[in-house]
Amino acid sequence: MQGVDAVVVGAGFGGLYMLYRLRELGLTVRVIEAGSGVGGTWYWNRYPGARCDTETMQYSYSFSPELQQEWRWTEKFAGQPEILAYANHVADRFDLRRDITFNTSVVSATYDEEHDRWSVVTDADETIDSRFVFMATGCLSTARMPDFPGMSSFNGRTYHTGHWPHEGVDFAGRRVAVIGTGSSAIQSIPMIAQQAKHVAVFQRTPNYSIPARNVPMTDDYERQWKSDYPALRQQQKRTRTGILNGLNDVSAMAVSDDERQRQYEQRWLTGGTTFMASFNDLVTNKDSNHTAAEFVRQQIKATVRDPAVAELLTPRDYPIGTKRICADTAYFETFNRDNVTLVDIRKAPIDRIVADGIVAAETTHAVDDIVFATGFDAMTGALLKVDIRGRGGVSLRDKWNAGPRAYLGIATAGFPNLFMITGPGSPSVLSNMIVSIEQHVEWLTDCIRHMQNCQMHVIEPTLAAEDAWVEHVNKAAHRTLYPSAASWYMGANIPGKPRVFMPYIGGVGRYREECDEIAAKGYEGFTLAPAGGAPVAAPRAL
Ligand code: NA7
Repeated sequence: MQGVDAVVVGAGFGGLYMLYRLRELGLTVRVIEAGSGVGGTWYWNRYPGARCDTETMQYSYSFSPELQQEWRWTEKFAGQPEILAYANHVADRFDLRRDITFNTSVVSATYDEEHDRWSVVTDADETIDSRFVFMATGCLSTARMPDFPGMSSFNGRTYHTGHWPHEGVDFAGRRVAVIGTGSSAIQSIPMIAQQAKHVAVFQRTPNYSIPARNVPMTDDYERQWKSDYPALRQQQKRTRTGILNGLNDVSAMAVSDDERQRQYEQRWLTGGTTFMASFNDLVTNKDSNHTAAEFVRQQIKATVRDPAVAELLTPRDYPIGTKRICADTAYFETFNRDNVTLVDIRKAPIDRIVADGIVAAETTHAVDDIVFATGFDAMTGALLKVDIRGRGGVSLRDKWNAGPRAYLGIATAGFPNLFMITGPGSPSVLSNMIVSIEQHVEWLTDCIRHMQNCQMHVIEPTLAAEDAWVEHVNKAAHRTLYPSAASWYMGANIPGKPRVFMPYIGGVGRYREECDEIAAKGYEGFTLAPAGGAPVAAPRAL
């Protein structure tokens, strides 16, 4: 059995950076990655049209001034291949691969209380003995495949957007069904429709989507960012979303109808999800939200020629932004094509899959291929897929039976020296993921350095601190409109999953301050213990 200081699970952006920092601390590290390469989300989600909807000058690492100067993005919103190339470049540039084991999944992690060590078992039957475990498993990495009757009888090809074949898929001459109309579907449908003979889109819930208006990167724009990167990165860290989005810091209710319209029109023309920064209260004030939602509804009506189709594509029963807002390239326009039809499965759900198609409302839709754009078991899926057992053999699955509970979204009581990168209870999916990843990794690096300085071996949150944080996260969520939507933020897309608003909505700026304050108080809310010694509550830094 091999012994290391730290196991990192996952080699996406979180895992790669964690490895880099842990090495700096002088720790021995093993990274275990299920894929054959680095990149996480960008490794798996290779569907046509996959693209980041945060501007890539902002969706990139800031930790290395050299890296951020030398890497050149070719588009305002980079596509999946380019982001994957970037992840690979980072792995090579910092010589990270030598500590990564690919094509291997962690199946269990068990805490040995006697020795204060974790025993991490992989599907290659290897057991790794480690002091720390870092779960860098991603928030949207466990693909969700619905369980329609008759699935196995289908004669055609099936794909999930989150597990797209590396060699790509040729849809030429094919009749394709796309199930789902979330972000992945909205990005892929226009691309598939350009190639396929026919596309039938099976929609349960229509989505709000803003045109991305992606453009090639210009030298000027790149220079603007690169010449001022340190200051701009600092500003990013203090925002609510980790994105410099030109927030218009007034209520939508505080301006005239004309001014409001002007603001929405300007954002719509600029493109991208920063539309939600048109005013400062779009996710907290129903009336304000209504004005933004209504604006988008009008755009759909103006874009889609068939009024019945336009109406079906129009979201009406949840506030804009409370399900993940989407950014698209010609999504609504695609429904004007002769080879695209919309199937409303809200009123008439999919009944079953048969050999040659999909049956809904007693109508058989004959298709050759089915694309499942049906999303993920978000935020907790990848964590709970691993059989994690802490003190007393208690499993994380049992502990989180009624919903995830973690202090700062970083650690959970009863599971010493186990950390989550962008775990539930942290801003994570409500933010620019790379900003949040860097904040977590850097906070954890400081924490471990503190432990080294204090000669502490074990750290674990107290139950009281965890309970208070969970309450804080909950209260913050309920001050917004988010809980009113049946979203994956709430676990609503997974039958039987507890309905809890999982991310922390306080904003990345405020969250960073809260984390820093806890660290400054000597890791308040945690207990630390020396090797083989009794725990002490949050000792001050030496
Ligand atoms: P999402 O946003 O979870 O979208 C999944 C879509 O699939 C959504 O429209 C669902 O409808 C639909 N869905 C899921 N299960 C079913 C069943 N059983 N029947 C019919 N329709 C179904 O996942 P994405 O991959 O698009 O995006 C995930 C995130 O990745 C995205 O937000 C970005 O952060 C990147 P529903 O809305 O549940 O009615």
